[in-house]
Amino acid sequence: MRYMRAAARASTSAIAGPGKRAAGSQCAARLSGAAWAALLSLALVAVACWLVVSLFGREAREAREAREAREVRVERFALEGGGEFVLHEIDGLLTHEQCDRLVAAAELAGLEDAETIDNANAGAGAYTSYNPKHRTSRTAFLADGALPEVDAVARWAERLSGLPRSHQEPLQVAHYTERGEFKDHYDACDEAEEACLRLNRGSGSRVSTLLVYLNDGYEGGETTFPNVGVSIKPRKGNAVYFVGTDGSGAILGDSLHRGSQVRGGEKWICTKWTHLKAYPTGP
Ligand SMILES: O=C(O)CCC(=O)C(=O)O
Repeated sequence: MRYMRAAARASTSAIAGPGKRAAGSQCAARLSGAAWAALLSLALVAVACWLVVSLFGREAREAREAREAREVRVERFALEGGGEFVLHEIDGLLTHEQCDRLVAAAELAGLEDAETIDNANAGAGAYTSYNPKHRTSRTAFLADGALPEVDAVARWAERLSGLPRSHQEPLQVAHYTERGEFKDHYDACDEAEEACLRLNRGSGSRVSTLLVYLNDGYEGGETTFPNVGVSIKPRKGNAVYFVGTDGSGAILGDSLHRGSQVRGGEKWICTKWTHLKAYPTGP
């Protein structure tokens, strides 16, 4: 910095000295070389600073995210037949920026009416259908690797479930507008039903659900578990994780839940389901 200022001053006095043109122009050439060198070293210092700041900044941000996401509240509920139903609430699983990027990616991918299991038409080859009396939202699926945020959620699901990524469905992003809801349901699907057998694609039942709230500030829209009396208020970036089946794959009654009606505003979530066995992705 001091070098730069000295060079600038010298260069100004060379231009200002009318009686010393020849000497002055030589000096200007020499000094402009020095000024270039100064500028170059300044640019190098600036690049180095930028690298250090961005590297340390990213590390600090990641450390903060990991620290925040470690705030996990776990609630355990004794099951009638023994064992327990476990519900985790995880603060700050995603940052607000990550949530925004997932919403933007879903919008770009295009959202479609969310369907639910349709046993009535399973024989005719339609295993799901849009049933607005039960579920009113629009969804998009984001494949693994589509965005770093998609992988971040997948990693959390692996960590929480202890099952590999090959057992996961692609990430689903869902959007509810006012009065949108998803009435009481289980995420696990009883394979005694033809539709479930087809939908599970040979991967067994869904064993766990990781749901992340991608925005907040709307009215209603809580995720409610009526059998255990818990209602979770959505907070942007926070998540809910629970296991919906026992060791034998039987559905746990306590995992019954709903996305309560959005009474004002709009709600965005993403959901990662993990199956008992590898889940074949693709058409
Ligand atoms: O919207 C919610 O809070 C719950 C969503 C849900 O239950 C689901 O997508 O399976």
